[in-house]
Amino acid sequence: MLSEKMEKAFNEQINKELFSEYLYRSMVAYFESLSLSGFAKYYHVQADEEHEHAMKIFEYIHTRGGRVVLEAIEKPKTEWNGPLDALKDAYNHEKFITGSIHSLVDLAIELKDHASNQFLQWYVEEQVEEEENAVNLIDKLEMIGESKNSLYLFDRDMGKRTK
Ligand code: OFO
Repeated sequence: MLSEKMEKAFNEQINKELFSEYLYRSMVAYFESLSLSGFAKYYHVQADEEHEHAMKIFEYIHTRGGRVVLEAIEKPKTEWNGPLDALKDAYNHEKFITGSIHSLVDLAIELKDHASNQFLQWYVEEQVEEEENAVNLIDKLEMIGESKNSLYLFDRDMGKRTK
């Protein structure tokens, strides 16, 4: 059985993961408005992944005899100052999520909830990957600079993401 404290913290994390989905869907709409359909595809896949992150916790709470309580999802940003600005926002958001996952691990350790600690290790690893991916995209886009040709090719590569 989940403790009340752990249950509340997991419910908050569901909300954060659903906000991540929402933020990335908002980026999809933004990139579509710039005709960067490859970027849009990339963030659609990312948003789907965030949905899975939320649902994994949703199921875990039930497995541990807890109760899922959904709260309102905050409105995401809708405009950015260009693709690089959006990518930097994505990276900052992932750093925020990493901090949140680490706080959950700290709480699980404090409460001696070994099962939750174990469950959360998947998210700890996932966040390493999420941050690495976000930084790589920023590095590449900074390398491209003002080159329209390179941006076109980069967009085409971004569109190849399937998972
Ligand atoms: Fe769920 O990892 Fe991104 O936010």
